[in-house]
Amino acid sequence: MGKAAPQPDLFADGAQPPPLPEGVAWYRGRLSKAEQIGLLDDAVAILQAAPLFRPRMRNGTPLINKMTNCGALGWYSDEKGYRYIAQHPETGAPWPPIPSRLSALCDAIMDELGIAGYAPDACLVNAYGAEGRLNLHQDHDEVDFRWPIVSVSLGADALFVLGGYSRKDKVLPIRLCSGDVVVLYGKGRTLFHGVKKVFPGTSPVSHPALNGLARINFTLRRAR
Ligand code: MD3
Ligand code: FE
Repeated sequence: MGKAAPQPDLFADGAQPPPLPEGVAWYRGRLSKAEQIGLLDDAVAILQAAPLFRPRMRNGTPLINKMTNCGALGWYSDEKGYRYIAQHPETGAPWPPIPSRLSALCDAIMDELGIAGYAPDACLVNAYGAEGRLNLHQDHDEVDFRWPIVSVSLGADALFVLGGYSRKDKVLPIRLCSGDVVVLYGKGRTLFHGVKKVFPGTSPVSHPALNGLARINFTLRRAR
């Protein structure tokens, strides 16, 4: 399902990436500004069809970021716990489809990594306000961790942290920028990670999707 893939040698701007754990491929500046704007157009359509909501923890506390989903399944959490569901929790409508531009990007990268047969059925859309962040966690609500996760960052820069297999492991800070793509596959798939903060005002693109939001992140997954 996945062969070892090299970290790309160079970022798009020619800088050297830091050494990353096995199973993490970070493509700095993978998307042109025009491509970023295309995906932000797609985000507007998704938010129109599936309005942002705030998932809650089991004890009822809302998470800090708003989110929505596209694809057959969407991630959701409330007093009943974390799970994937096929309808928007508030409107009851099916999630809108994964935009073709996003599927095409995913297909191209899987091709480059030599991973065959990846058909994501879920895509989380994380919407960060100026104070947005995401506590250190593992993504473990999907059935088969052999399938990768593909992340696309849009809007303001974020301080992303990549840890180890234990919550206590030290973390590697990584600044994720608009147009960056990160693939987590193989051993990388179960690493702890989080977003410590976003840097409002640093987006290289302005777009209606970012009105009232600092950053949008898409993560493509295979939930089932
Ligand atoms: C490393 N999102 O939605 S994307 C998430 O920027 C999530 O919104 C963050 O973590 C965001 O679950 C980070 C990069 C990412 C996504 C999944 C990973 C890194 C990962 C899974 C394993 C290891
Ligand atoms: Fe995550």
